[in-house]
Amino acid sequence: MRRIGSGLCLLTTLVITSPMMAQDHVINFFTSAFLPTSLTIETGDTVTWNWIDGDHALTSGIPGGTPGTNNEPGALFSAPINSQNPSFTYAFSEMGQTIGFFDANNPAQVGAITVLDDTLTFEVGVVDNTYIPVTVEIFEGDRVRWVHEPMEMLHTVTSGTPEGLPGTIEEPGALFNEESSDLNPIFEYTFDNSMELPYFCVPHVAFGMFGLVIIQDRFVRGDADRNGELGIGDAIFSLGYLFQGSATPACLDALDTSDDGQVDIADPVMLLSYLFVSAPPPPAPFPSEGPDRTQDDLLCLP
Ligand SMILES: [Cu+2]
Repeated sequence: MRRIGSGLCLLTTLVITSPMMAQDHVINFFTSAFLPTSLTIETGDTVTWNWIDGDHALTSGIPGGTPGTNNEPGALFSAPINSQNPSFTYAFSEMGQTIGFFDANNPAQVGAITVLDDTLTFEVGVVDNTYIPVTVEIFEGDRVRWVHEPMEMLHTVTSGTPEGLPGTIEEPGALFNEESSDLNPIFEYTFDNSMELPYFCVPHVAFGMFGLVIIQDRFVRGDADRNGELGIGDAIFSLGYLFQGSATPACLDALDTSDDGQVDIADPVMLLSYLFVSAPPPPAPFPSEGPDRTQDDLLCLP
């Protein structure tokens, strides 16, 4: 009986805690070649180089690559791949770049990993004493590009609020204070941290020329409690919000397992079906963290 009991316990543990590992890709080292030589992956994915035969010196970059760049040999990683050290794994966070690698023991053998960029640029028009649209909802890593309409009067794009407290993100100009004019018609800014950032035009405060950028957290769909693991706890968390009066979660988007733009009973049911009866996985962002590009009213705030 004890054996059966502990066996069941182990099984339960394995099933309800399915860690959301980013995808791992494998490259095999043969005697004088590795395969595949090139891969395209998502940010946060890992690549594992495996030893099959020979003695290799896996090195990032390209032979003779420029010092101080990712092309410099060994700038990101270097590791022996041989019978004593049969594998090496690296997690790629270099979004939107192609990272070379080669075998320093056989430098004619070169390869490359292309890391996809899933960020976007959003445009805001500066026209008629207004920012259009007034509110933009973006995700961490995205850019906003303010475009000055020709012949418009001079405006500014100034982060914060006119009376924002010094030392806070609302202090006028804490992040940026740019002229928007015919001489300086385009201002672009990359937002790396999730927050709600108000901004305004210094000359036109009295006209109510205000804007708002909502920078959302990148998230994993289904990870309702946002603990980094997908499990039965996420379904319980969703049911608590739906039926037990728990506080509204900041990242409602993560609860929308089906990505239909609303949180309802179907979402925890779909998550449980995926976890326990091999139903299809939730739509992106999944299984790695990412932005949700579906148009809906749900936000993922920190
Ligand atoms: Cu203005």
